[in-house]
Amino acid sequence: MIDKILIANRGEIALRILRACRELGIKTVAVHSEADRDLKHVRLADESVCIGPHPSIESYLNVPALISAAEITDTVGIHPGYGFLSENADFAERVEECGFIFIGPKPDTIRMMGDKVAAIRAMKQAGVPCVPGSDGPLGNDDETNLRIAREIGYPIIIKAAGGGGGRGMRVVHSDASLLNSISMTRAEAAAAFNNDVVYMEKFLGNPRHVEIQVLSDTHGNAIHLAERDCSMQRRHQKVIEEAPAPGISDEMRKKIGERCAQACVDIGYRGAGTFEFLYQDGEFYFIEMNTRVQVEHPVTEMITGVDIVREQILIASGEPLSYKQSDIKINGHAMECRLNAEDPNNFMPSPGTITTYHAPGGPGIRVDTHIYNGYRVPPYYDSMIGKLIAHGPTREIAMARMRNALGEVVIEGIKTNVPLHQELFRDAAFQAGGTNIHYLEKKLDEKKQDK
Ligand code: MV4
Repeated sequence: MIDKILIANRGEIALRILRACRELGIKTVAVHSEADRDLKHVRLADESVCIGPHPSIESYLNVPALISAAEITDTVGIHPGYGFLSENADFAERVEECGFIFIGPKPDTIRMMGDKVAAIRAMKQAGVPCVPGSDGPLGNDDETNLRIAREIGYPIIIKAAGGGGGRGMRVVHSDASLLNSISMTRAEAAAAFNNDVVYMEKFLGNPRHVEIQVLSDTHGNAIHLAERDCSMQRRHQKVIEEAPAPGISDEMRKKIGERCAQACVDIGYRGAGTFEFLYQDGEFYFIEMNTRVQVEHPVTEMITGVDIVREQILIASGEPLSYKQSDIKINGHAMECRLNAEDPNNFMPSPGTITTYHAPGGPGIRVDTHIYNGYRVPPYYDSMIGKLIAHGPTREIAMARMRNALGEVVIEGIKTNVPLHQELFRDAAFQAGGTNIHYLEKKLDEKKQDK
């Protein structure tokens, strides 16, 4: 068993990882920037190391500083959390070269999934349904590219192989703008990702974002933990997530989930992962795979009872999965609100000191946050300060519990998006379930028009 873990992250996920380590009797090393000395997990960790000044590039992204911290503390495993270096194949490789255990997939798997063309090719090969598209990189022959687009049928979308998460994409509606759009996307991709490879897919007009959580060990076992619906988003930032996804039948879940688990076995996947799909007109279309623990993992934990971070650590320690597929049963419904330090009207960040904090509670309520009375939210990092998770026997009860929790929570001294969440939990279409990826931005647009 890994007996000491360095947590290469900050905020709520660093605290979440620390808690999983504590349960397993694993010693913890917190690393932090100069601006993060007062983080809750730094105070709770067995040891802590300051790894650099506040800019992420000099601290949380500083590979030599992280490796040095691991060396001086006799660390065994390194957990990258989400964001920062979590999906950086070169970092994972460096960690392993230096003799530490990277708590995540093999570096080559991370590298493959970072190349969206390679990821789609591998998943198509493994029988995972993908969006109709170019099935590979676009070349420079104009006639061929026009032919591919006509065969797929407009509208199409050009995507950068090095992109993902909404960066480097362009929708094209006709031949007239195709070639120019390919050049533009290629140039932007070269500048942004140092990789000018682009590919083409049918553009889906009103999909939902539905993703499948998987766990895969080093003994050839893989299971799926059902799906999450993450369609409620603004500018590719998720706002509310839920599990299971409204309207997905047990039969559909079993079919797509087992395909994903089998794909993990086929490619020798190690650890926790997420298959991202667009879901439209009753069909799943794979778009990307995430090789990290995700922000929204708690909704899956609430409905399955599986501790995903614990399983990550056990898998990295070489242990077999604690569950078989037949052990996994969905219990009720869970929703998550991401709490951001931001102005709910214009989404501007709102860092500063939290003068008062009262946590909500009651049946089915979970709060994953590092904030406390007197904590100062620094201006240098992501504005997410925590997550409010509500679980209940039905979606309606989970929503009612979330409304209570949103009414109970008190965060003073900074602005938060709690009022936006309260508005969404009063929204009729959201309450009915199944709103698509454009719903929130359309609603916010309409609100702006009314003013
Ligand atoms: C798409 C799409 C429609 N059709 N691909 C955006 C994020 C990246 N992960 C993939 N994205 C999209 N790919 C095809 N073929 C629409 C989006 C998209 C989106 C996807 C998921 C969640 C939010 C989104 C917001 C805008 C566009």
